[in-house]
Amino acid sequence: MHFFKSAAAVALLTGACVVSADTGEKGDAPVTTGNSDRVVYEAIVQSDNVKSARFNFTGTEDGVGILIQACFTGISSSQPGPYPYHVHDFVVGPNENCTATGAHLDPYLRGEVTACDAEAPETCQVGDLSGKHGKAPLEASTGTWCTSYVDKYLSLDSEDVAFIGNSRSIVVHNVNKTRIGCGNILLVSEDFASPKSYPSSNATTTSDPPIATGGATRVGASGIALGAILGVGAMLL
Ligand SMILES: *[C@@H]1O[C@H](CO)[C@@H](O)[C@H](O)[C@H]1NC(C)=O
Ligand SMILES: *[C@@H]1O[C@H](CO)[C@@H](O)[C@H](O)[C@H]1NC(C)=O
Ligand SMILES: *[C@@H]1O[C@H](CO)[C@@H](O)[C@H](O)[C@H]1NC(C)=O
Ligand SMILES: *[C@@H]1O[C@H](CO)[C@@H](O)[C@H](O)[C@H]1NC(C)=O
Ligand SMILES: [Cu+2]
Repeated sequence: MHFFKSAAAVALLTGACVVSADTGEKGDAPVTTGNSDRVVYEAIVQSDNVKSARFNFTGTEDGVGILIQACFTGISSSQPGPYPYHVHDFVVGPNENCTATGAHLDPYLRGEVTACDAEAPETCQVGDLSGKHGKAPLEASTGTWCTSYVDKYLSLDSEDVAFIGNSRSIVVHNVNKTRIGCGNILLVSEDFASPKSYPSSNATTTSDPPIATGGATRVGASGIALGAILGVGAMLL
């Protein structure tokens, strides 16, 4: 305990990569920046055991970290909670195979032998959302439970190892870690004109920023996802 605490303290004081038992082989996760609040990703989890778990991921006003909004509804009473949930490495496999999503997003190679310490979130696996921000409580089973927070270590930048797009997914577990539902993280809206996420060119003018068409094109390309989103929206209403 003492060792872990002091290692975390050193990390805070120096801001350097401190390699120890409770942080990644590659050091602590850095705070991410440049995350546009006009970029939106979503994930929808629906399975035999999860009526609906829906996640929004957007950037923030100052670009630091990403804002996550999530609502869980109707987790089967046969599945004991509280419910951990994470960003996993890969997309859902055929026939809603959650095993195919692999492990938690963990670019700093921290592993999960030591549980995440929410007091030192930079030392946690980047994808360990419930470790850093709390598990979904039993309320997610008896009714609807929503949460909202900024995670400072996930990124909307495709070049960043902590990027949530690019074939990542969300997996919801029961208290015994069994995977009870999963869904892919999909881009639903992208601000192509944002100087935060896209380096401005040296062109003098751009007459028609392709914001609307860009978003529409992406959504159109995954019509099934849009259908699912609308479907869940209707269900929640
Ligand atoms: C996701 O974002 C949309 C659009 O901003 C919003 O209407 C919806 O309520 C959000 N969903 C959750 C689960 O927060
Ligand atoms: C699910 O995916 C895993 C990993 O890709 C695979 O080993 C397993 O056979 C799949 N299960 C089913 C039922 O297809
Ligand atoms: C899951 O955990 C509960 C509570 O700890 C236990 O009673 C139950 O037997 C476990 N179920 C499985 C399938 O491991
Ligand atoms: C625009 O940028 C390109 C690539 O960086 C450079 O080669 C070119 O000279 C620049 N043009 C002007 C007008 O600055
Ligand atoms: Cu998980």
